[in-house]
Amino acid sequence: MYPGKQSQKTGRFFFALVFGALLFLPCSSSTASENGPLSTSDIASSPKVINIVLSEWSVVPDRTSIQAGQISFSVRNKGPVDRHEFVVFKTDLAPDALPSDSEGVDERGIGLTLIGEIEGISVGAAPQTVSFELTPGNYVLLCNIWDANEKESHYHEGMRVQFTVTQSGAGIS
Ligand SMILES: [Cu+2]
Repeated sequence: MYPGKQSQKTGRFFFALVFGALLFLPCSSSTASENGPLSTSDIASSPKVINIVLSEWSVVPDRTSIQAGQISFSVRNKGPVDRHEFVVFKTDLAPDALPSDSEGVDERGIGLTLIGEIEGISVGAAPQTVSFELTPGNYVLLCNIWDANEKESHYHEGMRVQFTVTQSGAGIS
């Protein structure tokens, strides 16, 4: 009885050893690649920041094109007086030719895709940041505030600018 039990135990031990090794091998190789150096997809997905300065009457980005991907806009308002907002549209229309009336751009107008916005940025406030996953194409960045007291559309006063998102890997970054 004793020798029989012993060989059964030994058999189980070897089975556990082989089975454990099979489990461990694929496991350890996937862990190695996860902890390995950054792949190109990791680098492409790291956020890129565009700094935007709003003022009466302009929207000024520190660059006018960037590769597609996760893009952050860091926006501040230099005034000197008015509150502004920051709106991103994807559109093939020219910045000064968006669907609009005297009060500003029709944000649901034909040819416009609203990507997102930051509303009500005060003069001199800390920069506010918003991030979007942007695909290649033409964009317009603008302020769409309508000042009813002064009968002033910030868009019509000139707060709009062209922005381009290029294919990732297209050379310009
Ligand atoms: Cu404005």
